[in-house]
Amino acid sequence: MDSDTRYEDKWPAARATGPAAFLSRRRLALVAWLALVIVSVGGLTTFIMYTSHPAAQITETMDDVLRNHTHPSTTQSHVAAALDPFGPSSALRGGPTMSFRENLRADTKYITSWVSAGWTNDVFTYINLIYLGIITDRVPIIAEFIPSHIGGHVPPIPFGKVFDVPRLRNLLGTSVLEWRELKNPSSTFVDDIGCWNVWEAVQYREAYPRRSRSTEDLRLDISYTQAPTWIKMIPNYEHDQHVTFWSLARLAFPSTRADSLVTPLPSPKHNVSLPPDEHLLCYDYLYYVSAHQPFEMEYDYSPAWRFVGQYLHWTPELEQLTNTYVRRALGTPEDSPIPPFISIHVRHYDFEAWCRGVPIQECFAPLPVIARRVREVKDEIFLRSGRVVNHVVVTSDEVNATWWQEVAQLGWFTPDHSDTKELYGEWYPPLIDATIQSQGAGFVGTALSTMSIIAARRVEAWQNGPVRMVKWGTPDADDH
Ligand SMILES: Nc1nc2c(ncn2[C@@H]2O[C@H](COP(=O)(O)OP(=O)(O)O)[C@@H](O)[C@H]2O)c(=O)[nH]1
Ligand SMILES: *[C@@H]1O[C@H](CO)[C@@H](O)[C@H](O)[C@H]1NC(C)=O
Ligand SMILES: *[C@@H]1O[C@H](CO)[C@@H](O)[C@H](O)[C@H]1NC(C)=O
Ligand SMILES: *[C@@H]1O[C@H](CO)[C@@H](O)[C@H](O)[C@H]1NC(C)=O
Ligand SMILES: [Mg+2]
Repeated sequence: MDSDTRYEDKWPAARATGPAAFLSRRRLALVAWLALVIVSVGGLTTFIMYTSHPAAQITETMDDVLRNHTHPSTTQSHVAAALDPFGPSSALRGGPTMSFRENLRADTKYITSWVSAGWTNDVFTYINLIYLGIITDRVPIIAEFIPSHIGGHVPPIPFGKVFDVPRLRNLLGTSVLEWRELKNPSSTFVDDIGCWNVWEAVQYREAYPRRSRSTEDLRLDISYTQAPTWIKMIPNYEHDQHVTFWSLARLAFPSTRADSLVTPLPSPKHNVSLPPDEHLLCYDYLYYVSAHQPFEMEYDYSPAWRFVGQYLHWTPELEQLTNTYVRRALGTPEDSPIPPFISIHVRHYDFEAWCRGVPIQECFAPLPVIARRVREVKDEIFLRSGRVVNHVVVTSDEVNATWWQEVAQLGWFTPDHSDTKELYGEWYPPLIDATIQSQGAGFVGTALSTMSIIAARRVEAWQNGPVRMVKWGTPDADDH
């Protein structure tokens, strides 16, 4: 099960022509139906997320060795500083500490937030956090990915195990840090902190700040101050919950902050009341943040994508692992280059909840409809570059073996995940599949899936490849 935001992702269908479009009758009906789903799914998710808080398991890689500041030898810190000038040694006092406060530098300001949705939604959220850090001149501090769809028994995975953080901060030319570099992950010390409560200023269903297991994992006891309601992008509109980057940025500066202070909520553990921290600024939830209109990530102008997202590359370890899966799928020998392929993401499974009684066979796009999109992508690659790309690699959350057989009958390839979980852990099937998606010479995705949306952006930005999204919901949804 998972968080409400997966269902709210459906709203992109209604957003293309701006807020006025939300108000048509059909859309109101859709939105009302979605609200129901959100409420019913939300409770279960919250239950799952709060019944299990396994300790983070952090295994060491080269990355960690470069960042070993617990007792850095002179050589190590020189190597680290030379390779990674915006790394922790430039922005923190030292290695991870028991209380995060011991590690903050007096001359540096920081910003943080938490995640509480599907993995890709959480990637969007961290991209938003980093962009907000850039426009407020604050060092973003990123927490771990939480296993919302993976299962409550699975430990969180550090952001830096998935994404190449040193490469990101070098490309950005500014610091981006992880919480594990700030506060010792095994510390049991509970830090008090004041944060902004954005959630209650933008939606009317939940009378509390957005909940996230990240704050438990980080051992933070938070006193929340409700943000002013003018931060909401579409005033008083209950069917959207976005804010703009700059409305949140205003709260990061002294005048608006001072004007906006109201009595904080006492913290749950220590019963302390604190105004929003000025040194480590924090907001409860940054998924629903855009520059100008809701759900912006798939629009060409999205500043979060253009200024941050495109620079967020996979770790070399994840890319290498993915290459072994692609080689095996295509039958490419280890010493030969991987031939170009078109990648496909078919999002099924819980998306059934959006079919609203339409039988799955008529709701999800059938394979011939997907194949039509593959031909378009293939033709466009040929037109653009003269390359003929014949290989197709399919990734999906589908569990129906007959469907996978039909995929194989089309001559399409698939990664073999039969022992991925046992070998690498439960995070790795989606991590490898997302990496495969991003490596396509062209991409065919599933409309409304954030995983597909970001894969499409990566293929455009990293492979200069054409992309298509398959529409679904009715038998003729993708007719065009
Ligand atoms: N292994 C694998 N998992 C997938 C795939 N598609 C979806 N999932 C799982 O379902 C989750 C979808 O949630 P999210 O990432 O928020 O994307 P969205 O729900 O499609 O917008 C992923 O994070 C995966 O855990 C896939 O192609 N392969
Ligand atoms: C970090 O440094 C300490 C002390 O020098 C050493 O014991 C430890 O093994 C190092 N860890 C890594 C990952 O290099
Ligand atoms: C929390 O603190 C307030 C103010 O100091 C006090 O009035 C209240 O009784 C405390 N509540 C609990 C549960 O300790
Ligand atoms: C599995 O997929 C096949 C082919 O797409 C379909 O005919 C069958 O009904 C599916 N089975 C289930 C249980 O959904
Ligand atoms: Mg999602």
